[in-house]
Parts: sequence; structure tokens; C-alpha cells
Amino acid sequence: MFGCTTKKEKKFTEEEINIIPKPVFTELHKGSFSFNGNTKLVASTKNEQKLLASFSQKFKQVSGVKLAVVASAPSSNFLQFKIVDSLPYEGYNLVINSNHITVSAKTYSGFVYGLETIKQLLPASIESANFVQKEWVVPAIEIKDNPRFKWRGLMLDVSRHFFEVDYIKKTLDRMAMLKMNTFHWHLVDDQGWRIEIKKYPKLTSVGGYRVNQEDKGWNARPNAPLGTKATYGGFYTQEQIKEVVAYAKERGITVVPEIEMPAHVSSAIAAYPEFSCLGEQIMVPSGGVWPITDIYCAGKEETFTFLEDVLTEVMELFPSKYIHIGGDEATKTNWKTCTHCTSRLQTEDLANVDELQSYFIKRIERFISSKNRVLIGWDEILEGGLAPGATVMSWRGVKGGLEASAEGHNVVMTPGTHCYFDHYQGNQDQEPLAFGGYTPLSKVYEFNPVVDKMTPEQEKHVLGGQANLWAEYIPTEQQSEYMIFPRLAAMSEALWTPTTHKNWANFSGRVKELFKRYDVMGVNYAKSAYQVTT
Ligand code: TNX
Repeated sequence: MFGCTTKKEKKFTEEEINIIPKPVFTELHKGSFSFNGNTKLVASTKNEQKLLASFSQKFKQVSGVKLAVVASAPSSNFLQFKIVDSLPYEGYNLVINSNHITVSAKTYSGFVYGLETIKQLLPASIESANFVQKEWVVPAIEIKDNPRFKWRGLMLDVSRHFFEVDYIKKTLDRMAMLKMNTFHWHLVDDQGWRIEIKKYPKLTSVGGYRVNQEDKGWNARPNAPLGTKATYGGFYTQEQIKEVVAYAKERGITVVPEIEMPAHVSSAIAAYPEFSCLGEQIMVPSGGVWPITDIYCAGKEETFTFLEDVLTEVMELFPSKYIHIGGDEATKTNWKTCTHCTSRLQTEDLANVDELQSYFIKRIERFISSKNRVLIGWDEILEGGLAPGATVMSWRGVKGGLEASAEGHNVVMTPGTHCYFDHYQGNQDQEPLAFGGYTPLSKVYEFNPVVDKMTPEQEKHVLGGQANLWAEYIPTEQQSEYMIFPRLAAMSEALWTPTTHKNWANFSGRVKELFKRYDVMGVNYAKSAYQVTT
């Protein structure tokens, strides 16, 4: 006999359904389903069986009960995955009755999300790493769900401060829980180069380390004297990168690497000064590089050979369709006087240094598209003319997104006003030092990547949106968690849920329930974000 048929069924109410992001369609039915030692997990393909096996492992940890993964369904008491090709990409349908659970989906991600929804229907203690005595019951329900946007991103800057692989994995778990599917990994910046490149070992042995842990952002220029011992930093080996990419894939997440150019690269120039205009030795700065004048030389052919070599290794590690090349905040003072750059201006018939940046990015774009990938960059890549196949990440407001989409380019919207998680989220007097700005939970929740001024044609070019955590003021993983959560929950609903289903008061209630889960998981979320805005 099964537990579910012998015990009195638990009654669920609407208030107990607290899924984030809110599904497109939810209908609560009478009855419930109980997991017990006889419950079978059913899937026909290897990948999906693997996904169920990791659910089974997690379930065993907390319940002490092992659920067997099998290839075909018994007559009752099972959770099954069913491939249904007519469902939307990344979408899923979930039907729970007292006899069994069915998750239908077209793609692997749909199954990931169906399972995440089931976890959110289970008691918060399902997230515990230790045994909990509990009945593992979910309500009878029907859910039909699919995302509004296909790019639901989080960017993490690991240059300004370095975060270990384990933390990256934890972050990926927490993204999957919220059905976020793009991890934009900001691996290069002035204050540290974080990805092993076999052909240029000094990028990490020199570029990966700086003198001080503290990075004071734009408020200081603590460039250490040459020769000072650099001890703070770190980098990811290619093996670690592969591990992270595979870990993300299992969770339906694509990892988009960002290799900055032509600016935000003091770390690379400290390692290989020959790729700058001046060729002078510099130190990896501990912060405060502003304006950013130590940039790659756009006149030397060697710069492009170097970058193509780097990108070749990067593309071998990251299967992502999109390769982010930064492109932001280049101060082109050196380009104006550099003999290589000025002769490039002449030979290429370029009017000014903005056009030289455009030449630079277009060249890189040709290389990336020759490898069947798509270049994505910050909205400065519009200056001097956008490369033909480029996608634009609009951060200086929505302007860049409007302009690029009008030109027929795809865009990811990430305006500072709503998407910058390095901003304060509560009363500044009570918050840890942050970059500045004020982006509380409610503001993130309001975010809509589609802007009023867009035509339907432009709208089609909006891939989605993204939260960005710049890490100048984030020295620890705990503080990173604090800045990301719960704001990422608001971002996830802004990118997943149809606007007609969004409701701030209702969301705030569900966030309270999410906090219970975060407590069990040990996430250092910001309670302040919630208090200030409700
Ligand atoms: C601007 S946003 C930058 C980053 C800083 C950030 C601080 C962008 C493309 N560039 O380098 O960390 O401001 O908010």
C-alpha cells in the first residue's frame, strides 16, 4: 500500500502556493501526492534520468528515503517526465494528482523547471542538507508555464574580487531555482584576469594577482609601485571552467564568458605590455582605474593575433552561442598619439578614434562569427558604427537597446536603473558600503525589458534582460549573496512572468516564503530590501 492512499490527504490552500517566478497558469485541485519509499522516478532518456537521479539524491539526503529512477511508469505512485514536442521552448506542464505526477516538456530545460516547481511546492525543508522528519506532500495541481524572455541572466564580476568555484556552483543552483538560464561570467577586468589561457600563461600568473584585496572602485587609484609583491587574486583553470560549464548545463544554464576589450584590461597589459600603445610595464591595479587609458593598441597586428588566440581557447571551453567582448568605457587618449594607431586611421580611412574602436570590434566580430558564434558587447560598441552580426547589451539606460533594435540587432536590456545589483537596496545608513545608486527590490520587480517607445518590430529583437553584480565593493561571497538575493527573485519574475500576472503585493508575500527556503539553505539574503519597500 502507498502512503498516499492510506493517510488522510493534506488540504492545500492558494496561499500555500508560492512559486517564484509566478507561473503562467495555475489551478489548484483537491487532493495531494505524497512521496514515499515506493515512489518511482520515470524518464526515458539518459539526460533526464540523470536529472531525476540528482533529485533522488537530494531527496534521500533530507528524507532518508531513496527513490528509484526507472525507464517506464508503474500503475501508480510515480513522477514521470514526458517529452511533448508541441510545448514551448523551455516551457513545461505539470499535473499532480493523488496517483502520480507528470512533467511534460519539449526541452531538457523544461524538465529542469518542472522539477524546480515541484521543489517549491514541497515544504521549505526540502532544501535542507540534513535529515528532516516530515511528510513530503505536494498539492494536486495543474500548471502550464513558459518564460516570457529567452535571456534571463545574471552577471557576476569575478575580477574586482575573486570567487571560488564552489561559490560559482552555489550561485548556479540558486539561479536554476529561479529559472534563470544565462550566467554571464565577467572573467576579465583591470583588477584581475581570471581565466587560464595556455598560450599566454602570464595572463593569470601576473594578471591574476594584485597588491591589495581592497578595491576602492573609482574613489582611488592605488596603483602600486612596480615590483611590489602581488598576493591577492586567483583564477580558474581550464579544467575548472569545463566543470562549471557542465554543472551549469545540467541546470539548464548557459555560461556566457566575457573577455573585455579594448579597455578594462590593465591586468592583461601588466602581463603583456607589448599589446598596449605605450608598451610600458604597469602593475595590476587594486582599484580605481579611471579614466581607463591603459587599453589594447588598435594599431598593432600583434594585438589582434593575441586576441584571436585568446578567443580561440575561450570558444573551445564555452559552447555558448554568444561570446561577450565587453567594449565599454574605453578612454582612447593613447590611440590619438600612438604611431601604430594613427597609421591605422590612415590606412583604414577612419575619421576618428571612435571609428577606430568600431574597426576593432568589427574585426573581432568577423573572427567570432567565422566560428559560428555571435558577438555581444556593452552598448559602447554602437559608437562609430555597430558590427553587422553583433548583439548589444544596453546598460547606460535603454538608449543603446532602442538604437540597436531599430537597426535590426538583437539586444539584452540591463539598464543601471533596474538591473545593477551593486547599488544599495535599502537605507544607506544601515547597509554595507555599496557602489552607489539605489535599486530596491520593488524597483527590480518593475523592470520590463520592453520599453514603451519600442515598435513591435523592435520588441522582437529583445532577447531579455539581466542583473549585473559588479564586485568593486563585494570582498566576500557572503556579501555577494547579500546583494544578489532576494533581488534575483524579482528579476526572475520580471523576465519570466507575463506582465499581466505580475503583482508587487502578491510577489512580496511569496518572497517571505522564499526567505524560509533561503534560511534552510543558508543564503545570506538581504532582509532590508524587503523591509524598506513594503
Ligand atoms: C560601469 S557597466 C562598468 C563597470 C563598473 C560599473 C559599476 C559597465 C559595462 N561597466 O566596469 O564596475 O560601472 O557600477
